[in-house]
Amino acid sequence: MKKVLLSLVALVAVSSADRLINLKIDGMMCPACVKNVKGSLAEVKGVKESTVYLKEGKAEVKVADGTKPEAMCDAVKQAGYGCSVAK
Ligand SMILES: [Cu+2]
Repeated sequence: MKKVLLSLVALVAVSSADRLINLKIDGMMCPACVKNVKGSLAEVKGVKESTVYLKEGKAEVKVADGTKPEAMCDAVKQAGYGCSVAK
């Protein structure tokens, strides 16, 4: 039990190293698209939270340190939208 608690503490410590990744998303036309993009991002390992902007065609994704932006774009592309990692 003590070990479990310790590893939980470690997880919390790791999550404080979250990073914000900006993605450029192409092809979103309506709120349903936003939902699709958000859903596909949520399934990528390491993604914690995302905010998707329809009009701006972009997404801000909060991820665990070490998460590959390419993996996020792959997921978005699979959902049928264009995606590139913004610098
Ligand atoms: Cu749509």
